[in-house]
Amino acid sequence: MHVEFAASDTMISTVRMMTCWAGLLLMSLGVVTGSVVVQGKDCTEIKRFSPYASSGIYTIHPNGFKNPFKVYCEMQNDGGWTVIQRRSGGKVSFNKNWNKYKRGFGNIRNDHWLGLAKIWGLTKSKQYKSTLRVDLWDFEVGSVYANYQDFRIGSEKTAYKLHVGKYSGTAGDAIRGAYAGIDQNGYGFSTYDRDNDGCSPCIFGDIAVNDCSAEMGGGWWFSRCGSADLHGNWHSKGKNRGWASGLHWLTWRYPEPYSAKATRMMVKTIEQ
Ligand SMILES: [Ca+2]
Repeated sequence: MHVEFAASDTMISTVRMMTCWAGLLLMSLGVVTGSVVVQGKDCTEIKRFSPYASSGIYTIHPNGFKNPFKVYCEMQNDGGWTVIQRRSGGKVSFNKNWNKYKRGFGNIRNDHWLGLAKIWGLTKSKQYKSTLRVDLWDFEVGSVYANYQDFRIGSEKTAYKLHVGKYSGTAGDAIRGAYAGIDQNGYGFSTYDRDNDGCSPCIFGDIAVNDCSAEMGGGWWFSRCGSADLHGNWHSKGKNRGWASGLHWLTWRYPEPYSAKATRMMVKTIEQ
């Protein structure tokens, strides 16, 4: 019996090694498109083919999208996640216009926004659905998260309209809002030069707001402004409470606006 167990252990480790080598081979070969080596349609596929792949920068080519592009992949136990947003400090300003939010900005290894056109490319296929995960870090304790099933955005013609399905997590559903009437689900994206926020104006107490992007900061799927906006100004520890513009997820820390220390948004695909 002992020998049999030993043999089966050896077999398992041999299979594991072969899977690993096959994965590494696939990663190193990839698919050559022009002069670019494409490693998968997204990070989820790369991790599926290469279970031991580590987090880092990869070149992906989503189905139906014109050109391949580079992304940062978070390779976790529950799959490969394509990072679409990361913030950890004030070096990269998120006060950008429509064109910058469309194309993306920052450095994908650090703080960045991947770009609405690429996020549309990642989520538009009907062959699979995408899960969005939002991670938020505070300055005191640790982190919380929000998961949304069936995340996708529309094309530029729809102003990259946001769609999220069922929520789960520990941060609260700030996209649907801390109170009724500010649901960002189904809303187009707004920047300071492109207004789809539903305010013309919105009245909050004795304040009239015409432009949520100017009020809350950065570009987002504002809906009568709303409770989620991770693209306002970054604030350091001790100076991160009470600002109108910050990294806000107001179902998490409310009513006094609390600006997060760091944020990350990433997407995983699930075959249909
Ligand atoms: Ca407006």
